[in-house]
Amino acid sequence: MATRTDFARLLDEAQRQGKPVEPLTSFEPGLSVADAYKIQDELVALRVSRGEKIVGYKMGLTSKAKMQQMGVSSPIMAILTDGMERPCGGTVELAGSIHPKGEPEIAFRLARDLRGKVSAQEALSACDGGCAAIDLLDSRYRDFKFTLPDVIADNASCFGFVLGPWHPAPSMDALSGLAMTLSLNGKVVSSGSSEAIYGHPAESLAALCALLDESGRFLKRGSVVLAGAASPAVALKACNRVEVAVESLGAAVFDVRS
Ligand code: 0L1
Ligand code: MG
Repeated sequence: MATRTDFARLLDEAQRQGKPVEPLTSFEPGLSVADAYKIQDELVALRVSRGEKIVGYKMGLTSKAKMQQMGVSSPIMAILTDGMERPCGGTVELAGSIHPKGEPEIAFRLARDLRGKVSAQEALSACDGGCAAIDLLDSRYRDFKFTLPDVIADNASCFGFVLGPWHPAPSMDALSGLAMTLSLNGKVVSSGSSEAIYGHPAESLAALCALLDESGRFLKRGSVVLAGAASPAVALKACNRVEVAVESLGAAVFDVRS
């Protein structure tokens, strides 16, 4: 029987080789969400053992559409490392990926440690910056097909992220109803409103604090949090330039080297 460590290694190799694998639940149908988060931790620990540093977290399955698709009513979390960050305005190599996708998101930066269960307002008050962000996804599972424990174990399909220039942290009101778009080669292909991110991006941040608290963790000063997507992920096939624009928060952009 495969152990959590075996599963973490399988996903790590799939990512490093750019070769898809079968969902973990096809080997272990009873895999629980709790076990999946432990596999996620082991998967990220492999990156850390190669020199990467944990720089923050992201929330996934934040929009109603995605929750319905997965049959869940709350979002999931994943861990971001410095090795996943790609520079805004730079070039991203997609050739080694399996089936890359992009999502338009909003990111926050923590000005101080944030512990325990907090309200959205309290979570936002702990931030000193907000920006437009691109969440780069690449599921390690064949045909992007997985169950909830599978995708949690796979660190919520994290492949990379791009942050636009930081702006002073907006207020709760200023973050409501912001128009968000993702464009490929200058054409808008995914759009939504910031309230589609779990009702409000700061609600998503507060939900992350609660999830971290369950495992005795907290958000450290300087952490970056991708609050989640407002609209569907888009396959990054045959495109040269990817841009996410968020009303009042500017844009994040990269060119593709395929
Ligand atoms: O960031 C996300 O919402 C990703 C969650 C995992 C599901 C997917 O890969 O689409
Ligand atoms: Mg996302």
